[in-house]
Amino acid sequence: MKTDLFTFGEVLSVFISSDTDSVMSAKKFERVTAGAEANVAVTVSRLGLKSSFFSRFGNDQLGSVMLADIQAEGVDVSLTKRVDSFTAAMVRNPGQTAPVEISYLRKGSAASTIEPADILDSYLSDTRWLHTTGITCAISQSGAATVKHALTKAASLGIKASFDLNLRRKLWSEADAKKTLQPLAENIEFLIGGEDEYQVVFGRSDAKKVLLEANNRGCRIAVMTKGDQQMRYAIDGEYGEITPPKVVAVDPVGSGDAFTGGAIAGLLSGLSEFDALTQGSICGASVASMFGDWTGIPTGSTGVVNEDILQKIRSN
Ligand code: KDG
Repeated sequence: MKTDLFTFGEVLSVFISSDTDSVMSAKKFERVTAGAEANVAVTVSRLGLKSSFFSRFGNDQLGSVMLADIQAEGVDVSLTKRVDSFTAAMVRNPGQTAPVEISYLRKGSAASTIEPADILDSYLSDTRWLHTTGITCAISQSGAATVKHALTKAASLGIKASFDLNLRRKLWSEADAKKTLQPLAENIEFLIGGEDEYQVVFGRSDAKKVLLEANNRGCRIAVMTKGDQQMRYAIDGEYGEITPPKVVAVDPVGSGDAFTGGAIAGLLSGLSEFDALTQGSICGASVASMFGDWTGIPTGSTGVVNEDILQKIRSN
């Protein structure tokens, strides 16, 4: 049976300081599993659709525990590989009294060895949707080649795809990001980026102009997110804005992925583009209102958020 979503990328064990809001002074850390693509896979799964996630994990404890975490969310991880390297991690503060500051332990990681041959044609022909991000392009040249290969193959098979620009300045320079990401941000069903990411990749951030330009480049649904502020979109040359529900923001990390997953699930379930993006913004707001990348991801069925959860978030 076809999966609804196939995605691949790096997962990270995120160690969050729990006794102080600074990694420098903390003695205690909580560990959670995260990673942009895995976050999207979990969102789609929580909303009742079938998602499949590929990565290369190290033969280590973090690899084992993260695979178990993702699998416990109902995501199919049967395609993943274990390789002779380490599984990546990130260290951060919770960001409650100070801005979130992150450090990566990922250069040369297991996932950075992902290569085009990992993505068999059958992974794409067996899914309804492919999701990829700029993070996989940033972790290694073979990662970037794999994203290009998967997007090209999906297009040739008529499989819809989404691409999140997801610029990570700690991983590469803006110039390198632009060179790699700009050619990939073409002929994609659903393109997602923040204001600063469009600025780097397209050289401008005027929402209406840049989103319509993305439509002209063959990105049918182009979205510009801006945290909890208005989300701008252009669909087939029509520009619009959506105001996300207001929530008390506890931890915005991961909310962009919940937006993307919620929107993809909505599109796959047959919601209109506007309703799917609105659903995405509700998922994003819910994640921002709770601590951790996955805690606030709503549940649903057949790709649609449960009505009681919708009402709760809207009445906040
Ligand atoms: O979007 C949330 C992600 O940024 C986080 O889970 C970690 O994927 C991550 C990354 O590479 O920064």
